[in-house]
Amino acid sequence: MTDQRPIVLLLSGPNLNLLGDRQPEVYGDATLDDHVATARATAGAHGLAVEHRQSNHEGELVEAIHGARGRCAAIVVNPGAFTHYAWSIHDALAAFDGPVVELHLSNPNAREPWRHTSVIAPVASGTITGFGGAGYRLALDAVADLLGRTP
Ligand code: CA2
Repeated sequence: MTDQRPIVLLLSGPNLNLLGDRQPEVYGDATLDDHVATARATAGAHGLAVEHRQSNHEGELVEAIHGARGRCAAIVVNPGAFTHYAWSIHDALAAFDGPVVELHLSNPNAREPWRHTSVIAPVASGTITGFGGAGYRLALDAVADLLGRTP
């Protein structure tokens, strides 16, 4: 039988595939697979399914967002460094109808000044930053709430 659950597209931007390997003092010890597992477990408790895509290429993330239109109920996106300058991702998300949650492991606002600007925030329903891996649970809880799903 096919999975009938609403789909949440979880998008991971550049270099996030390296999580668990370098800079654990900033991003923690967990791998991206660990975070995806957290997101899937949380989504599952809300009757939601997670489809995950990681890319180091801006255009691939734009295409993934286009592919979510009319198919996915919501998007959770950690755009990595694209957060700070990728207007094409901003525009693609603006053309998506459902809730969009921007997610960061670290708190970019407490880091270098160039990380203080997010071009994604204006098209996000909300942003979760600085809670490390717990952010993946919080983001999926937020999506469930925005979709009106009660636990
Ligand atoms: O805190 C976050 O989640 C960020 O989106 C992570 C991005 C950074 O550019 C944003 O300002 C905040 C960078 C992800 C890079 O991840 C690495 C992991 C291991 C080794 C090197 C990079």
